[in-house]
Formats: sequence, structure tokens, C-alpha cells
Amino acid sequence: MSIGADDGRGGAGVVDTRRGAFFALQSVPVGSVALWDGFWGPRLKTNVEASIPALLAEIEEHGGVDNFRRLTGSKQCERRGPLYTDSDLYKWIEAVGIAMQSAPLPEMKQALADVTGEIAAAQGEDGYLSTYYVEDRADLRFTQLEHSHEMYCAGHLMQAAVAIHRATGAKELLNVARGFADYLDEVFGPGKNETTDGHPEIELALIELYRATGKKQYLALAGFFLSRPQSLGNLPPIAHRPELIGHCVRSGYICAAGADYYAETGDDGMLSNLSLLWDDLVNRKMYITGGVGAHHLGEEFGEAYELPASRAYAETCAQIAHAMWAWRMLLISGDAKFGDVLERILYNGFLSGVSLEGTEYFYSNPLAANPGGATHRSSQGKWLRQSWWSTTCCPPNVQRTLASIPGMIMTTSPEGIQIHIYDACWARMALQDGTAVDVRVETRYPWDGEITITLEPERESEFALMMRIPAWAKGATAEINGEPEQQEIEPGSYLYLDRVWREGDTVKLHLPMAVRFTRPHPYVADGRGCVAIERGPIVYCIESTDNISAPIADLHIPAEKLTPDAWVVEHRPELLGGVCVVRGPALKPVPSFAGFRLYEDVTDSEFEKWTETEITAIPYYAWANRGEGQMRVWIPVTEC
Ligand code: FUB
Ligand code: ZN
Repeated sequence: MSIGADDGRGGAGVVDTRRGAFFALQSVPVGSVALWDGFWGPRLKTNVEASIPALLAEIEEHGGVDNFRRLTGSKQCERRGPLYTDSDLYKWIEAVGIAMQSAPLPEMKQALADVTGEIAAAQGEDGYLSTYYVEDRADLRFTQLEHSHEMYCAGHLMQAAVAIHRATGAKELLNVARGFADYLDEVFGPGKNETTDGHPEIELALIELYRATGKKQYLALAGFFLSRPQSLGNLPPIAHRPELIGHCVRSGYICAAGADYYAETGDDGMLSNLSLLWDDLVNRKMYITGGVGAHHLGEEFGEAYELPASRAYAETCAQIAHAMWAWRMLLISGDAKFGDVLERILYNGFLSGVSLEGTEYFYSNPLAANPGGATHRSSQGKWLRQSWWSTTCCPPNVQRTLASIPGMIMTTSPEGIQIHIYDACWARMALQDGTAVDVRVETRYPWDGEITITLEPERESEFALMMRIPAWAKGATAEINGEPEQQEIEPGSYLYLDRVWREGDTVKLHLPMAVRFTRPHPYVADGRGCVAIERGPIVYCIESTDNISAPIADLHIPAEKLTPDAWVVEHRPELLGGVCVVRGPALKPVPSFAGFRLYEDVTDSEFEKWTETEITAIPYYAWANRGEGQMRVWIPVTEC
């Protein structure tokens, strides 16, 4: 199928890499990878069966569809919700569109047709569409761009339209999106209106719309917006921003858009600044969970190493925005370091954003919780996920990201096939010469590091199979058809197996899954003197439900026990949807620290006595699924 063909089902992946001359890797269609009953497969099933229908009901209940109906005259009612709430419905549609790229979802068709019809009918003749800047606010159109979210909403409309077109070939929403994009192109640009939206998003969307339609002016308009300072906070354009500052979701989206722009144009200045900003992220501003954002106020990045635990902002959308950036950087570079961060976000700070049932969501994802304590208000009073937030950006964002995961498992390149995320699946890849290769992955990852890959090329073919070896996987080994692989396997790179592959060839990869203890940079105040427990890609936490011997804040790990041999890993299929827990030795003070005075002279202090106890750690993503309780990721270490 040719690129930009009328029917959108032409082989595009989560990001359509087929035009971009500067992509090293080609993303594959979401539908070409079928997830089984591994880690992500059941979560995607929950997404489709529980999360997506429940969220539409919530959006309906809170007026998100009625806001369109009232404009079309199909319902008489007041407009409800924040000025950006149109984007919630658009993101929900995008989630459906991406999920439909895996399976047709006949049960969603009617609802989708209904909301699409309302959206299309609500569009102005000039292409403009907003349920907020209409009627008595119509004169304000594009006059409040710093806060108005008009282009933010437009961007989500475009992404929804592209996803639906890619899934079904249907053009109704795509035409609405094109109408709006054409209108923006008339109004904005050099010598016209030269401002941009205070919330980036339109840039990403215009580039994907360009990819779906072939209309170069959309790419040019995205380039124009990228070249302008961000109107909120007057932040420098992303190609010139000296560090990560400001609102984290906005930053993540604009960085992702910058990467897309580089991929299409080869703008080296953009790429070199994105690399600098990436270093700032991973070396100074990202939580160990992959969470992003220190400040609730302004939902912003903090200073370098300013990563508070219980007061972390780490909005689910911020993690998603940075996963989008990581994915694009991986596609551009083929560098495993981006896959490592993508994995860290997905299994930890992203996944914590949704409950195991799939119907409740966190907005912030703190690294410590003390319900009833002084920090209670800092998380908007909530230590439990909710089915609805008045700003409900995160739930549909979670849904579209979950639906996208099959498209981020593997890629192809002129050399062969890359596997980035290990999960039980069956995939059909196409080599550059058109040869079809079926790839079967059998694994219990992330609970187990044994991964068996079976290749079935339709004919004998020489190509490279490249498998990401996470940076934590020291001592990984591999076998090809039962023979040990001789080359040294470097953590933080791709194991490159170039040979003639025949039907039924197998590769067994063994990633060591020892418990790891990770300490933060000493300037991370809330982690000083502490470690986090990690195993494979999973970051652990201790929660009061499993640790009743003492308040969570009392529990310490003895320094001499920071060795994997002192710890036990138990697979608990019945717990939290099936997890591995990590159990090990701990110390608690007697009496509890709870009785200590706030301040005392060190010479007056009674020497506390430590008593041996044990802690049980669960995956961070699963916390707060058994009611409210204390939790922490960073656990103090005691030398005694
Ligand atoms: O402003 C729209 C969305 O609401 C942002 O992306 C989130 O951070 C939340 O503020
Ligand atoms: Zn959000």
C-alpha cells in the first residue's frame, strides 16, 4: 500500500515513520503484534473491556459530549467542564482508534459514530471547532492563547482523527481535522498571527496529520510553531531551551514534537538540543519510577535533583509525554538508552496511574504516601485513584498509551528486526525486501528473565535480530538453537544476531533478575541514606498492608543486607493481579519513631534500639489498590 493512500490502513505504526528520512527504525502497525496472556495483554483487554466504556460514561455524565450536542442543537443544556474538556473526548476517540488497530471492536462502533457525528456537526464553516470559544465568547477566539488550549484541543482532535483513519479508513473525522488544520494554516504563520498555544500538542498532531495526508503545509506549520517561544511563560523554543523548565506535560509534548520534526527534516540544531535536554531529564530531573515533575504548583520541573517523594507531582500525563519523547528518540537513533527509559516509565510511573480494575486513575504519582499526615493535602487530598478528575486529562491518555503498546514492542530497519519490550506475543514483521517473518515471544517477563523467541521467516533469509539488553541486565546470556552465543553481551545495547534465519530457529535470552538496591544522587534530599528496591524493570515500594510490624516510616534496611542473597523473591499469582513480591530483612526502632520529639539536643537523645523484622515489597505500580495506606519507595539504610 502506498504512503498517504486514501485508505489509512497502510501500515503506519504508533508514529508513522515511513516518510521521515531521519528515522533509524520503522515503527510497525499496532495490529501486527498480538499480545497474549503475558504482562500487557490482560491490561489491554481490561483497557478495551472496562476502561474505555467506563470513561465514555464518565465523559457523558460530566457533559463532555453534551457540550458538542448543544452546539449542534441536538440537546439544550449548559456547557460544562474546564475550557479544555473537548480534548478529553478527542483523546478517548484516539484510544478507541488505536485499540481498533488491534481488533475491530464492533461494540464501540455506534458510540464512536454518534460522537463523531456530533463533533463534525459542531465544526464552524471556517473549520474552527471549540465548545468553549463560541457564542458570547466567540470574539475571544485566539486572543487568550496563553491559556485558551484552543490549539491543544485541535491537536488532540487531529490525533484522534488519524488514529480512527488508520484503524478503519473512515474519513469523517479526518476531514474535520483537516478543516481545522487548514484554518490554522490560514490564520497562523510568518507575517500572520505569530503567537502559539500556551500548551504544546498541536505540533505533534500537525506532523502526524502531515504523515497521514502528505500535506506539507502541516509540517511547515508545525515547524513554525516549534520556532516560536511558548506563549505560557515565554519559554524559548525547544531547539534553544537550555534546560527542562516549566510545565512538564507541555515540555514532554514539545520535546516529542521536536523529535518528530527532526525525523522529517533533519534539523540538526533541534536534535542536538533535544540530546542536551534528555541528559537533563535522566541525570537530574526524572524520578526512579520514570515520574516527571517535582512541583504541584505550576505542574513544573524542579531544580536539578529536586525530587520530593510524598510531594511529587509526577502527573500520569507527564510520564506519558516523556514516554512519547523516548519512543521517538529511540526511533530516530536506535539507541537502547531510550528504550530503557521507555521501559522504566511504562512499568512504573505510567502504570501506577491506573488501578488494576482499569477504572480509576491517579493524577499525581508520589513516591511516598502518608495518609492522614501533614502531606495529605499536597496530592490534592487523594491517596487513592479516582474514576473522574475535574481535569481528566490522565484517564484517556492512559487508555491511548495502553492501546499503543503493541506498536512499541518491535520495530524493523534495513538491517532486520528489533525487539524493545519483552512480552508474550506473536508478531508479523516485514523485512525490507518484503519477506514476512513471524516472531513468537514466550516469556513471563517482567517476573522472569527467560525469553524465548522463535522466528518463522517465510523463506530462509539473512537479517539481524536485535534484542534490547537493559542497562540493569548485567551478565545476560543467550543461546541460538541451543548453542550458547559467544559474543559478549553489553547491558544498555542491542544484542545483534546477524545470520541466515530459518523457520523454527529459536533464540533464548536470559536476563538476570537479581534484586537490586539503587541509591539516588546524594542531592536528592528525600532519598539521602536510602535505597530503592528494583528487580528487572520493576521498581518496588513498601506499603502498610504488607508491613504491619511498624509504621512504614520506621522501617530500615540494615546496610549489611544490601545483597540479593539476603532477599527472597516470591511469585504470588493471587496478589494484585499476579506479582512477584520481594521479602527481606529490616530493622525497626523500639520504641517507634512516632513518639520522638520534633527536635532535641543530640546529647539528650536516647539511643534508639533496633529490633529485627522483615519487609515485603510490592511493585510500585500496584500500590493503593487495597485501600489507603502508607507507602514509600526510598527506604532508609541503617549501619548498625
Ligand atoms: O492543561 C491541560 C492538561 O491539564 C495538562 O496537560 C495537564 O497537566 C493538566 O494541567
Ligand atoms: Zn493528566
